[in-house]
Amino acid sequence: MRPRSTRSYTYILTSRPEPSVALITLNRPKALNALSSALMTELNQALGEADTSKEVGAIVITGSQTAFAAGADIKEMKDLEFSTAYSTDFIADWARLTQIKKPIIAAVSGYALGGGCELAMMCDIIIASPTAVFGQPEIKLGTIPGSGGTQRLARVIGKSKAMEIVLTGRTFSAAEAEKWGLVSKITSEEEGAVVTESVKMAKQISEYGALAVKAGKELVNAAYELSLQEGIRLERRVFHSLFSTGDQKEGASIQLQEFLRFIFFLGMRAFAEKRKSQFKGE
Ligand code: DAK
Repeated sequence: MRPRSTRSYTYILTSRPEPSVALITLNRPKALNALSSALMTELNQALGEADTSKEVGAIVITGSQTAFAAGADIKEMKDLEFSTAYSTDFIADWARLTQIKKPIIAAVSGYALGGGCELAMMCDIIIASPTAVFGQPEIKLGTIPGSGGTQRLARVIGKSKAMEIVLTGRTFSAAEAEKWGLVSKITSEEEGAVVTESVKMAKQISEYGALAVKAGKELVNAAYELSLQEGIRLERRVFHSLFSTGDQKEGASIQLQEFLRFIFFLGMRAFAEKRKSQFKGE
C-alpha cells in the first residue's frame, strides 16, 4: 500500500485509508527514515491535525517495508555544537507524540533502531511484521538512548533484558519483541500486511466512544507513572465520570437490550431493536 498524502509534506505522507483512521507514513526512503528535525516537525504537525480532527478516531504510524525508522538522523547530529543545540532547543519536541490523546498504533516493518525503536515505544500499540528488527544501538555510537529507550524498555521487558539490549546494542527480532510483550501482534510477511492489520485495529477502536477510548488510553498510560492504589483510584474516578456521557447511555442501553433479548430469547419484541451502538463521542 503506497498512500497518497491528504496534504503536502516533504518527509511524511498522510492519508485516510478509512475515514476514521489517519495513516502517517515516514517517507525518507534513502535515509531509512532517519528521524531528522524536519521530519519530526512534520510528524508532530500531522499528529496534531489528526488529534483535533472530528472524523479521526485512531492513528497509525508506519515506515517502509525496509525501515520503520533507523534512528535519529546521525548525520544531522554528528557536528552539532552545544550552542546550536541549546539555542535551537534541538529535538526538544520529540515527546510531543506522548501528549496525543487518540490511540496511536506503530506498524513496524524492517529496522526500528535507536530513536526509531523509541518512537514505536511511545505509541500505544506496536504491531510488527516478521521482518521487524528492533534495537537501541546507541552504545555503539558512544552514547545511550535519549528519548525514553532505557525507561520504556525496562518497564516493558524487565531489567535484565533491557540492560542486555541497551548495554550490548544488539538488535532483537519481532518474535523476541512479541515474546517479551513489547509487540502485541506479528502479522504475515506479505508486503503491506502490517499496515492493513494496524488500520483494521485502528478502525475497530475508532468505532467505540471517543471519550471512553481516550480515557482508556490515559489510564493504561497512568499505570506506568502511578502507584497501584493511586492508579485504581484514578480509574474509578474516570469510570464514574463516564456515566455522564451520552455514549455510555447508548452503550448501556444496547447492552441491556442484548441481555434482555438473550434472557427472553427472541420472545420480547419490545427489545428487538437490533442495532449496533451508535457512539457520538459525547
Ligand atoms: N541517520 C542518518 N542516516 C542513516 C541512518 C541514521 N540513523 N541510518 C541509515 N542511514 C542512511 C545511511 O547513511 C545510508 O545513506 P547513504 O550513505 O546511502 O547516503 C542509507 O541510510 C542506507 O543505510 P546503509 O547503507 O547503512 O544500509 P544497510 O542496509 O547497510 O544498513 C542499518 C542498515 C540500519 C543497519 C544501518 O544503516 C545502521 O546501522 N544505521 C544506524 C542505526 C543507528 O545507529 N541508529 C541509532 C541512531 S542514534 C533524543 C531523541 C532521539 C535520540 C536521541 C535523543 N532526545 C529527544 C533527547 C535518538 C538517537 C538515535 O537514534
